[in-house]
Amino acid sequence: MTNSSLPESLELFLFDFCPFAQRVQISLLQGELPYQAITLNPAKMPDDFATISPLGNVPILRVNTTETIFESAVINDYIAQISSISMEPSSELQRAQMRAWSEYSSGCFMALMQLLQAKDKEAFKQANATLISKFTILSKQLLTDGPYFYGQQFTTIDATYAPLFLRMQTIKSLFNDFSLTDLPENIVSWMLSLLECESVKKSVMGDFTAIYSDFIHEKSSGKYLESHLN
Ligand SMILES: N[C@@H](CCC(=O)N[C@@H](CS)C(=O)NCC(=O)O)C(=O)O
Repeated sequence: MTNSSLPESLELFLFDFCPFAQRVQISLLQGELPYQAITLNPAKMPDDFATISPLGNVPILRVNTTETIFESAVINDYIAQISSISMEPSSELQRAQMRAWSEYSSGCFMALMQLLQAKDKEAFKQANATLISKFTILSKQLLTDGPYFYGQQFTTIDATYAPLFLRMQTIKSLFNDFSLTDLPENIVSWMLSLLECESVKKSVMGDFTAIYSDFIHEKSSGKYLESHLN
């Protein structure tokens, strides 16, 4: 889906640890849309941020310096509309299905949060089983040989899941009890393809392992995973 009314400027307000902002960066990069990334520190937010972000959160895409859009899925739909590179399946039905399975990622993110918040090994194992079962359901939708969800075409559902995969891979590198081997094979191949993608690599702000390890220490202090990091 393309549109000739390309905005004069696009600014993305983000936190470096935020997976939802990363989704938007990936789409902007993949859609080859020039933009300025404005990295905020949640501990030192600008006084006028409420005028930019009505809910106080990120990501926010500011368009032509005055208009703003919140909610990563909606921002990514907008990006797909304005980019001259096709980032959605061509059929209406597949587009609707893609949105449904993109929304499904919320539950996967929740399972990941449960993993970070697990208080002991048993709770951790349970959260991990939930994550695996969610991906087992999703794996039945991946009918192609990849590399992307819809085969050769990178679409916004790839941008939606890539930040989750990056976090799962980072947890694996930081914590011995977490393995990706129980995930369905086609999900692992999809994950590896996405993590090799230039747009995904470029969407990372600095040393992601350090950023995410700080995030874990802050959000999951004293929990099973945090207290057993390598
Ligand atoms: N559903 C939103 C979630 C955005 C979100 O949770 N952002 C977090 C950072 S990762 C945030 O800004 N939290 C601060 C707050 O809500 O005050 C989206 O997809 O854009």
